[in-house]
Amino acid sequence: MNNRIYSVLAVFFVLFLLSPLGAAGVKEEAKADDSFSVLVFVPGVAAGSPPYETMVAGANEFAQDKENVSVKVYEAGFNQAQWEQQLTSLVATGEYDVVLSTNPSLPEICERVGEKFPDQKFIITDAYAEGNDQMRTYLYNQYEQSLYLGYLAGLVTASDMEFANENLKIGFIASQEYPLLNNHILPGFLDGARLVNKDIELDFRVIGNWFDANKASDLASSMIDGGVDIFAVIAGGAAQGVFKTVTQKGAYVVFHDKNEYSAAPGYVVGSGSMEQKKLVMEILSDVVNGTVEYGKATVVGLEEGYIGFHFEDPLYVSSLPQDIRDEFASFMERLRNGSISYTLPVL
Ligand code: RBF
Repeated sequence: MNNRIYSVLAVFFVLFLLSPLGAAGVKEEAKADDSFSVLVFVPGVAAGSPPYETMVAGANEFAQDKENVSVKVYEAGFNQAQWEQQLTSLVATGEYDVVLSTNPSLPEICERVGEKFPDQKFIITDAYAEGNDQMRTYLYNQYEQSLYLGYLAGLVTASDMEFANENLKIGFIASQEYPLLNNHILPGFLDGARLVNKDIELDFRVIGNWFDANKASDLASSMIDGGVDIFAVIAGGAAQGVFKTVTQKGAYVVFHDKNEYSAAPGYVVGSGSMEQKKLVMEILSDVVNGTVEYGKATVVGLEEGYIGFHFEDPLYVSSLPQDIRDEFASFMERLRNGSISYTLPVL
């Protein structure tokens, strides 16, 4: 009789373990451990795009010596119309504690995906969105970086350097138009140049994608023919076409976000910096420590140390005459200490 009771109890016990209730208990335990799974969603292709290469590098370096942190890098490719569907499928697996991504179009996409998956958290750099408690964003102050790169471009176009012509005309080649470009990056570049000479004009052209180096090269060529002697380029891998053309025809480049002097030595006369790798590593450390402030949006710039300029490179020193470097260093110092001030335009 006793034996029968024990075997009935044993059967119930096994059934309980197999039941959804038992399984849920096991799952809860797994969630309570200290492992973290991060999806790094690259909205494009990493190679050739400074913000993407550095996001991937930062995430991989952070995870490298931590057994409890796993990073999956997903490159979504150039078809922007598919990004939301791609992200939805990845989030639907329920595998990721946090989605990390970068670029100003991501908040809207993540907001829509997040509505379907209310437990999913998103952290987005190079973007601004406040008040969504599934989302944390950090915006680089690109108006500020463009302001000082524009000032340097202004000094060069107004100079008597070898490839600087009589015209006060600077150029900007972009892959596509988007609010951060139209409202911060472009106006910052022209405002900076006009602090050197208010008559400076801007020739702005759009490639139409983030990979066509030949089109970028053709645009640069026709702009040089039209009097442009210095360029800014926001074009991912397509920027290679601009480096090629300025080297062949003789013109200069100031580059955003990354040290690119060696892409066209003597022609790339200025390189800004964007500390995306550093920020990504800090973000992931916050994720692991549970200190991410979801719902919050922060702007990071020169003062906070997340944008800057590569002064130290010997190619910078050899590419520009001393008087231009001195004037530029003094401008940067005044921008840093607040004696040059500006109002950040609305996005
Ligand atoms: N920047 C890149 O370097 N490569 C890209 O493929 C790229 N794709 C973008 C797609 C969209 C829809 C938007 C809004 C921006 C993209 N950017 C890209 C720009 C990037 O976010 C950033 O503004 C610039 O790289 C300047 O820092």
